[in-house]
Amino acid sequence: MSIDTKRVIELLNGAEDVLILTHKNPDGDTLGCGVSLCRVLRAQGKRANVINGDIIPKKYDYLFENLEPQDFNPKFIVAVDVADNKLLGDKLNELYGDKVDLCIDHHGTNVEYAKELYLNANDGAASLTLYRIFKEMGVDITPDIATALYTGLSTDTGCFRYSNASSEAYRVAADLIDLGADNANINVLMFETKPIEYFNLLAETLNGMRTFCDGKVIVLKVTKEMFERTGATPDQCDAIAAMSRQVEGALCGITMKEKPQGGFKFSLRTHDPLDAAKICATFGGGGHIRAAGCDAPSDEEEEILSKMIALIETELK
Ligand SMILES: [Mn+2]
Repeated sequence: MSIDTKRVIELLNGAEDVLILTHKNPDGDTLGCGVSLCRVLRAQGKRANVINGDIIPKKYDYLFENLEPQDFNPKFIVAVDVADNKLLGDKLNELYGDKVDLCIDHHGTNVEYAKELYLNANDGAASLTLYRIFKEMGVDITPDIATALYTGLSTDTGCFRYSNASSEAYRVAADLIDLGADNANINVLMFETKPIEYFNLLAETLNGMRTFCDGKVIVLKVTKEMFERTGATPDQCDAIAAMSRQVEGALCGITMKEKPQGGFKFSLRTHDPLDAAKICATFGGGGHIRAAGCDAPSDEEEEILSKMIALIETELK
């Protein structure tokens, strides 16, 4: 159950010494929310930090300019775009997983781990949810806040190409551009520029592409050996997951990415009528209707893949 807008504003206005948590394997939305909220709170004269359990990829450096960490003991803990406290990663989950005072999210699969949850599952990005809260609060949206929110909104909607890019998402993006978000540069950084190692990894990955269900299911597998050979890092392979469903006739793309610590992360991208969140939920994961994920232990990934393909086959009957 979600609290209402009045309550979330009351909580944010009353909060002091705020620690903002973002999800592991960070993306533009969780970081855009974290950074924008941190800047808003600091502008109100409060102390606030935004942290992540993983190393934040270099391409997001521009978000963190002039946002040096502050020294304080957190009194109020907020999680943004984090559907499950497990997604904080082991370290942050252990420290704060059961102490989150407020979660602001847009995942219908949110497991309600926080003391209070502000959820809008219709929003294409948590950054859109947060933007509405800021407007309601009467916050002064500075260019760096607009930049962070635009980053979240554009990345979660695939640069406004996915079905979650609502007309409101476009309108809010227009507002954010007016408020100083440099959309062209952000789009180049988020969607075009990739290191050469990524292209080498992509070439190897596409070489191993498999098709199932008469080409309706596309499977891409990226192993640790492939990362080592090419020098690419796991975060650089996010764009590969989106590519899997671009094959003509494909209704589901499955990207199996081996994690540095072992085991695989499955990323699903679907077209109508397949529900990625529903498929992943069967295997202990979750997400959204068109994009979702789940984990598979080492040496079980092919078995889980077979089961997943069988399930998709049934869904398509
Ligand atoms: Mn998100």
